[in-house]
Amino acid sequence: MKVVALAGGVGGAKLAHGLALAMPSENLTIVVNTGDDFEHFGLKISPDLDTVCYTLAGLANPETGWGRVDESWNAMDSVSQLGGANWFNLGDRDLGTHLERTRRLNLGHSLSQITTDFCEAWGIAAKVLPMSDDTVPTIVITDEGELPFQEYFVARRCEPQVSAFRFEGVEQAAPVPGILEAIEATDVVIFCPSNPWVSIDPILALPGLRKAMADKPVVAVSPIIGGQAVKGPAAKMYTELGIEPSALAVAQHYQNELSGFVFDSVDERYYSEIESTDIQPLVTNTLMKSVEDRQHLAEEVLRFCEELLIPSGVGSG
Ligand code: FO1
Repeated sequence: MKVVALAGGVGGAKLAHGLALAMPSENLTIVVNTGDDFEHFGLKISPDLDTVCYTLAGLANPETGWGRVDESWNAMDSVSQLGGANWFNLGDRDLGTHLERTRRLNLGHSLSQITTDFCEAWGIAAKVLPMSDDTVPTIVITDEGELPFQEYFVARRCEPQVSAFRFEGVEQAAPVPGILEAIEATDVVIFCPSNPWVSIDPILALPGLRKAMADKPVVAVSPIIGGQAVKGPAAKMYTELGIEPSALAVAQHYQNELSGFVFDSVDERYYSEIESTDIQPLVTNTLMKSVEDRQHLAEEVLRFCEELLIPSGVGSG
């Protein structure tokens, strides 16, 4: 079975890692949000791309989920001592990634080519594609005005109240070469448990994406468990947008795309309501605390996808 997985930050990276462990890597394409990307100290930072790649390579910081394991912070300490911009924490090892990415982008290499080369260097076998080689910054519209994503997320700690999101320039942006082809060839598309508003929606907003997915089974895994986001501001965003945060709200968010929806056993009470919207539900333990949890959830999601792919009526006599 061929799989295209859409992923954003830490939750998405964990399931992407589980999928990479649970299936042949030549059948797995992971498309990663680049709406969080920004420039800092003149360096091009791609947080979600790095989170996914570091996680797949076993290089991620297990405490934060982002950045590198065994990190040191000498460069940031120097910046702080000089009274510089220390609101966004770039570790020494992580800085090497941004330096080399920026050097190559300045030479005219594409983000997708650079990502492919970095993946090879890090021993990542699955195909990892940034959603676009064009810049599509997510702008968060808040009660304090419009904020670039990292200013909202890190500098303002998600405190401003959100009212909407904008993916600047998305209408003119193109998915990177290979994404539409991978979707065309795939058996199923999986939305990883990433923030629907700022991780998955920016990918879906790219020209041609939704159309390419239209006749493919799509299965989403809920990032909301028991009304709370496992990590990040997704639940807070739902509340501020006037929607009660729940697995049901996530299923409704993706309603036009979904064939199947995977959510946690603590939210089992939504089963019949989700089923009544023509979305096939799967209730299971979705919290990924260990690497084994990631693989186990991925195996369950893949089994569920395989069941969805069997045309109804086959085997019924
Ligand atoms: N998130 C934070 O909350 N604080 C940070 O200082 C921070 C630094 C950072 C550096 C590199 C990187 O790849 C990610 C980093 N993140 C940080 C996470 C980043 O803000 C992501 O955009 C979020 O994880 C959303 O997916």
